[in-house]
Amino acid sequence: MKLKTLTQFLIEQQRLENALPADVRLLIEVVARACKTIGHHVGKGALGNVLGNLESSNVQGEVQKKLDVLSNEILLEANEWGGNLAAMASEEMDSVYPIPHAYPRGGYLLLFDPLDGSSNIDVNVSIGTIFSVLRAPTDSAGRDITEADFLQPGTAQVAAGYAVYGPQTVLVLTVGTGTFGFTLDRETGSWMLTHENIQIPADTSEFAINASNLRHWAPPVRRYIDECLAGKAGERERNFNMRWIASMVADVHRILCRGGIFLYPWDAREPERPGKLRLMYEANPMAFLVEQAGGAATNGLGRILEIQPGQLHERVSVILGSRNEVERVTRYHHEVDTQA
Ligand code: P6P
Repeated sequence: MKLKTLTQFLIEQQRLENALPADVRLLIEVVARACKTIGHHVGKGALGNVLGNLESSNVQGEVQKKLDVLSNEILLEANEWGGNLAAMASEEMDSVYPIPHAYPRGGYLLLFDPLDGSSNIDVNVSIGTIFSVLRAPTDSAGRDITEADFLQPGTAQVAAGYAVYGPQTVLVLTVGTGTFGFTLDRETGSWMLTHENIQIPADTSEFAINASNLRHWAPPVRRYIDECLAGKAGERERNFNMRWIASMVADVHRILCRGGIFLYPWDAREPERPGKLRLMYEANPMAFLVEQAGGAATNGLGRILEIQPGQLHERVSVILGSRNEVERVTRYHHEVDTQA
């Protein structure tokens, strides 16, 4: 059967589900096109003179890779002129990026991690772009957009997605009517609908966590992983498998495709930090995609999507994937919480 293109899918979503304002449809098309460009540069690798580090570091205090900065620039340049955005925010930029006065302003906010997993760039492991779309507050018309305008809970997202640059280049997207995957046809340049209405199995025997942090985990996480490692002879009465790609986009994509649970929890290395991953442009878009695919996403105590952000670059503990396993880990946290 002939596959649908991203454009056809979006037009049908706009027509059938009335889920998609024209400005959001345009925004998704433009972001998808920018991801094609980013994927093109990623694919060049050492031939493109884009590998390696810059002298600079980002707001997270992390060394910036050349491709991080290039990807950020590609997304800014692709999206600033369209007239559908009021501002943008990025992991790679300290503060919000207002739409230049040369261009018309629109009613949406775009947030992104332009190249997540960039520590994997130089070793040819899958990396990706993550994005999230919010409405600009109605009272923001006629005034400058501030960071406070972005501080909306994940439930306010109108769209979210990622592009994973791996053996295939795949765009995974939700506009609130399910989670859908589009594989890039590298011959025609079209995104083709290949994963219709993704559903994450409620159960899994595969967990993803950076096990080198074991001694730093809180008891509920340690309990959960110990039970997985105890296998058939233990509490869970079945054996588990482990995967850790250290590229959130790749780990989440595997979980969307075959189930699993991903954990990047709070740990005692930096006790004042709730977690490593960023709420606004990593955890929230991924949580939206996962919930729309029937999975669950919590910070150990509550839905990630219900967290009221306090800062643009704030971090959060992330437990997401197969619903029954996420609920188990969350229950373990609540058991400790109530005993505390
Ligand atoms: P660690 C990549 O740097 C990232 O932000 C996520 O994509 C990934 O899940 C995590 O950090 C990996 O962290 O501590 O295992 O290197």
